[in-house]
Amino acid sequence: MSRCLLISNRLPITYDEKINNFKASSGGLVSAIKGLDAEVVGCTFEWLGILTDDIASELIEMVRHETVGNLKYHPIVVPKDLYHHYYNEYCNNVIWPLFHYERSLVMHTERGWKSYCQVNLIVAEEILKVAHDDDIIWVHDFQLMLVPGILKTKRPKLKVGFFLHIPFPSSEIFRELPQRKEILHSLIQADLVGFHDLSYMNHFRSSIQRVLGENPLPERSLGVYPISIDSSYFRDLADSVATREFITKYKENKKEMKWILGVDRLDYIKGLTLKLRAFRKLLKEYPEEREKVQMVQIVIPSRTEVPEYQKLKAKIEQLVSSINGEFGTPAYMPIFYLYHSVCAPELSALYQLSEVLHVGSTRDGMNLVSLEYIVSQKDKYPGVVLLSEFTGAHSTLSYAMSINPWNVTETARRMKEAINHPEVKRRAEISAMQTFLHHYNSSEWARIYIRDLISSRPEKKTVILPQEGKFPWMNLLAGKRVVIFCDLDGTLAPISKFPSDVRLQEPMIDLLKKISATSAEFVIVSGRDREFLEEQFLGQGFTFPLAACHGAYYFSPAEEEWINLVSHDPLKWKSSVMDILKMYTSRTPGSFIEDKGHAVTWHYRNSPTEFASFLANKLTFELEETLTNQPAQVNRGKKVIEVTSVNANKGYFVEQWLQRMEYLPDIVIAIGDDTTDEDMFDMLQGRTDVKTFCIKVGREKSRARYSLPDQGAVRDFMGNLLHSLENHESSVS
Ligand code: GDG
Repeated sequence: MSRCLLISNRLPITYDEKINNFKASSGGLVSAIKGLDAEVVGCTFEWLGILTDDIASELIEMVRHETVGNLKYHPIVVPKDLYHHYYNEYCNNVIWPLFHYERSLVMHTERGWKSYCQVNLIVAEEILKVAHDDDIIWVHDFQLMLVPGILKTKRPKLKVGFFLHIPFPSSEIFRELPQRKEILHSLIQADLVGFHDLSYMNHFRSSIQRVLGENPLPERSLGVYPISIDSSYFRDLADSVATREFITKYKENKKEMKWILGVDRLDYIKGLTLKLRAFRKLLKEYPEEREKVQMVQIVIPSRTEVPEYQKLKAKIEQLVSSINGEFGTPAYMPIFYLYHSVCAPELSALYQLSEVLHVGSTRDGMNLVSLEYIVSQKDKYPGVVLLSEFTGAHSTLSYAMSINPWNVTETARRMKEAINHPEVKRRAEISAMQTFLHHYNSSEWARIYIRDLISSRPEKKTVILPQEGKFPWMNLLAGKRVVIFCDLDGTLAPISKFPSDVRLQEPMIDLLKKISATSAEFVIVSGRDREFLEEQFLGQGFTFPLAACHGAYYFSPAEEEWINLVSHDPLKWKSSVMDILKMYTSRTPGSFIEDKGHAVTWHYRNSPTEFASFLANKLTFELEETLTNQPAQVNRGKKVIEVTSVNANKGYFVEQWLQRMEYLPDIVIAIGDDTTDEDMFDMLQGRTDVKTFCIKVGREKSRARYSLPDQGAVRDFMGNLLHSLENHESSVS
């Protein structure tokens, strides 16, 4: 059975100063994980979380060595002050409000972000200390968004998943975050990023495109996994003796009154003031409901030292007392307001005694209270869930009654409808949702996520070059005839804003010169035109064979001239393509056309990202339509669209080249970063008569079996290649 290391900001225990010991703590993730069945999920769990260094070290050691239920805890110790700046100044003052669309409450401090980086680094380093290569790493929530990036950079082979428990906001909001790039760069490195709701995933996707200007991640790296609860625990709790005692006690006071229950942590995202205003509206607009309905609102204290929360509390309490004052009588108190948490059996009793549960959050990642309420209902007169459409649970609970909490008048009307909802309908609706939650519990949630994480990013085939090392197969080069087909832009030289600025740099020039002095054959296969390659390579004294325009033209150093390998006349298709490209260029600022003979390229790297990507989609479609039955094809590369003659194709070129060789080489290596290099990989990996090693430069999906993380890594690769080839030379001589 594999081991899953689960990492969250906190361990599911809270230090209690009064008893100088830990107490089990509650919360969404805790309830979900508590119920995980290792057999069902298919792995054992260890939980890593932060404890601050003000807690006695003996106590921390005790936590480290105890197993709680089926879980082992692994505390990560962080200095208290640092934790405070990270948690309060960045997590709670920046990410929490921004991701819940409360922009006016965001407060940036440099110290907050710095501390966030520091704590994320401490956590990641601790994970790296304890993780084995075959462990599954599952990082949770917004407090640890930099961890996946650090883990993947330091140990690319680790399987790392990330799950966000809060909403991911619209890219319009997200792009206001000063550290938006750092956060996205880290998250996109995770093998699987999970969300509660499809809308959150879509926002994440469009943020990647807007902020990083990159194509969205492949399907397998993203997913929607609405969290669930330990359903059988809540069902058993509903029938427990302790719960029944609470029910008996409360029933006496409740009498014939109908209860609308609310259970919310004190937070501006919970829509508490809107909820209270809606209740006031109900009593005002529908006087027939007065003295028949009561609101029971539990508010769990939270962040009591923060002025914003103190203000919110005062506002809530003022509204409660004004409503009670306005509509109350000596025999009727409209609102029962509790500002403290209750024990589990008491909560279950309240779930069962209330005819309606009201969740009015203005934004809420999921909202587990609504799920727990449903599972706790009994057959006889079950309850109704009034559920804000701005919760993640809204997509899961299809029979809940939807509300838009901002529309107070409509919410009041829905409250009336919910109170008077007929019993037959209540039963049918609750039972459908109970059946769903019975099967889809927290174990099922984790099982599905972990299954997807294991099968995510099918990189098993792809071996990433270790930073300091080399591919093991490089040892095979000794004594073999080796041919290397190599791309230029994005592979040998970094991509530049303007294609004409691209130049080979030292030490690459020196490495290439040394490689060309070995017995290996080195062939440049580029999309560039003949003139550019001549200037770059011949001009600098290189004597490589060169293929320009994706292999449409070939320069043989022996013959000292260019040969046209494509028989079609490009003029046939070029003029109509040019007309279309000129039209798109005139409406897309920063874009331009490059004519390379058998290929024409439209570049939009320097254009407004979103607008240009939108036009690029349209242009591709239009070009494909125009070129039906023409000997030309449309290819999309990195911020370029290219039309080439059908045989101006790197795969076709490499095939021809091998055919013309007197003897087949023993080993062929192909390396490139762009989509046009995929043709080369495809052709070579399909051959059985020669040993091939195809290497993709960059992290995008590729058909190549090997990959290098980025263009910078090509230099190390070339150094290692040279070394292996030279070893071979010296062993031969
Ligand atoms: C994040 C996201 C997402 C509450 N009061 C009492 C009590 N609770 C328990 C409930 C429930 C949990 O706390 C609160 O559930 P949330 O869904 O609000 O979870 P959070 O961890 O606060 O929030 C949220 C969640 O993560 C999971 O992904 O749903 O959107 O913000 O389990 O029962 N339990 C007891 N007494 C109380 O007074 N015993």
